[in-house]
Amino acid sequence: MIVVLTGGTGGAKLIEGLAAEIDPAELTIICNTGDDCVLHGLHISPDIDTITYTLAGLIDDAKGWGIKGDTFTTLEQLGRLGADTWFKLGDKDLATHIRRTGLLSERVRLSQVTGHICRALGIKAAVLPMSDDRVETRLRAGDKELTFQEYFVKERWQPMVRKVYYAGVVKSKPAPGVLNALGSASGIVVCPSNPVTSIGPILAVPGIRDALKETRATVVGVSPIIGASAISGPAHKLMSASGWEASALGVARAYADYLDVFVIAHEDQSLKAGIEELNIRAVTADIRMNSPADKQRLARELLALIRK
Ligand code: GDP
Ligand code: FO1
Repeated sequence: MIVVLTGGTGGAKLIEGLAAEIDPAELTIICNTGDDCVLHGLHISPDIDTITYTLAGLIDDAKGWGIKGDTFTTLEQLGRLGADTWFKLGDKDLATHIRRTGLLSERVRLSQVTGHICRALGIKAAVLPMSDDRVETRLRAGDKELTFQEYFVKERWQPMVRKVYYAGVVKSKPAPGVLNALGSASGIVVCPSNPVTSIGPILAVPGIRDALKETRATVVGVSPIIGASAISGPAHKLMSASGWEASALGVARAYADYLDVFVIAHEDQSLKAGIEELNIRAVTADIRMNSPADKQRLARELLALIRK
């Protein structure tokens, strides 16, 4: 069993490659839920949905989120009725949030709801939320306190962030299956996801980081940063705001207590020695995934590193 830690859009690219390289039934995917939000009374789990839509072949590849070919008629009408429409919820996507919210209101746990949606969409991989408890990533910018989606979508990640924290995480528990998966994995992949707002919340759930430190499986990570910038999104800004250097070396330092191998860009060859001083094996590769072939090639390289 290969266990994967992931956020949404960056992680989904690698997961598409992994699911093409091995039987998806051999994958257990632990998803960040710190980005979850409630809008129009609906519980939205963007990272879980990005991963499930990817595995079901439904993802809108151009955007990296939502369902391809979706329409926005309901959202337009909600706008006419005075609702906020900055978060673009498509008509088919809304069905997922309606179903999830309905089941949650019947006291079905998020992990069970996710399993239910995955089975309905024909997904063979196990997709697990990091926790069934509510954990909310919040960002302090100036005198404002923003939820992740307010920062990322509404404010287009422009505010200068001073601090990032995960509200509710201290009292949260790993979702059923998470610790067992980490303990019995044959290999663990830390996706090139945002270290602060995607991997950070997962690691902060009590027990998960220790399970990664204790596992006998090889833990392989991929950098989301090349040079001093994320390939997309605000990871470099949030690394700096959290006191880490914005580079692959900074990411390696943030993961140093549990990571065995770190895959970085060829362009970052000069960081190899610094990463190896942390007792992490550093490997350079072409870590940009622009096509299905790129995704599969990188997945193949990671699986080879795990098997070595
Ligand atoms: P989010 O939840 O939508 O933010 O998705 P993730 O956290 O899973 O992914 C965001 C991260 O993916 C960003 O920091 C990007 O730099 C990284 N990323 C996006 N595309 C690629 C890629 O092709 N290769 C690598 N190595 N990282 C990528
Ligand atoms: N990202 C955007 O940049 N704009 C949106 O309007 C938007 C809507 C949206 C709806 C459903 C969903 O599952 C994801 C959506 N995303 C949108 C992506 C989402 O903000 C990000 O994937 C993450 O939460 C970052 O981790």
